[in-house]
Amino acid sequence: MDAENVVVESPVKKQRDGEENGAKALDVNGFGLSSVIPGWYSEISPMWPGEAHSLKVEKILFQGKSAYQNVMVFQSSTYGKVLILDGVIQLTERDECAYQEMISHLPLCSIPNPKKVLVIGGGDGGVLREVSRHSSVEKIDICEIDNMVVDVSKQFFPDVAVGFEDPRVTLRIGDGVAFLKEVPEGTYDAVIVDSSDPIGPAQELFEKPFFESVARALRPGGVMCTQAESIWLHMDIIEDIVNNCRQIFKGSVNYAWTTVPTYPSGMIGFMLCSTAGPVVDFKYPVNPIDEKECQKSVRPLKFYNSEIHSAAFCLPTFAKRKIGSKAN
Ligand code: SPD
Repeated sequence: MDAENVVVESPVKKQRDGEENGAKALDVNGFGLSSVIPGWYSEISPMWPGEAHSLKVEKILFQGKSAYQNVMVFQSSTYGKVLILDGVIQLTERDECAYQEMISHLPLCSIPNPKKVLVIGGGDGGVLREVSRHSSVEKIDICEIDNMVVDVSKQFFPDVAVGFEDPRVTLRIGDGVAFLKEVPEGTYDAVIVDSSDPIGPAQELFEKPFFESVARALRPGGVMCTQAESIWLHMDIIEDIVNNCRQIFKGSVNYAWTTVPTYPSGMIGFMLCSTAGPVVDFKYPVNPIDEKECQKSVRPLKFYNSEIHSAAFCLPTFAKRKIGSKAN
């Protein structure tokens, strides 16, 4: 399939606030393929109005429509293969390491001996790949809503989906919100929420009842790490998350961030929270990854190390004013 010759029938069209701000004119097919710059993908969303990051498309490798969203994979000129859900970049082969390593190791290196880990979302398998690096972990459950994301990742991103091959992993296809309600209290040492943005299927994963279920599923002093958007674009969303988490998690509540060149504004944040119990100081990893050992592995770490762990909690002044006063 060439990038210039893409015809999509019956596109999924969701009602999104602010769509009229130019989004319709550019995103003609719901996948983000630009009608203005033929052969390019442009990421347009009311969540980042007035801007669009674009990648040159070499070849469309997959386009499909699941029960939940549009799914596309293309070969880009400069970032390797790219996974898109509902027109929004989820990962590129070139920079996925920054997100997957940070969302996994920030929480798991902050507590001694994590044994049971739950991943909500994360259907590409990248977080599983990272969690598997921790030898203390005995059980890794994952609940992903969309089977197509798992299948497409296994087919096009084997170096990411390799996470599914670990024998400690149990995959459930279903709604993470419903799954968590059934989890017995205090089951997990860590819950990692690897979601897409809070429009579409992931919306509930940013709401208070979901965080209450996460806190219930964690043991005392257990930790949650959830993707928490951009300080440049989404301060209102971040403030809401911080306010909710402050009320629900009675231990630590901290915001960290990392660079990801292909995410909107070039960065993404993480909300890290712990439940009441043994104190967790997220800024100073008590369970560091053995970096020398890791560099000997088939897939060495590319991004995470203990220095970048602590640095991730340093916020620019404007963000510190808004978040820093509420988080600790
Ligand atoms: N703006 C897009 C944020 C996507 C976060 N989730 C990515 C999934 C990678 N495992």
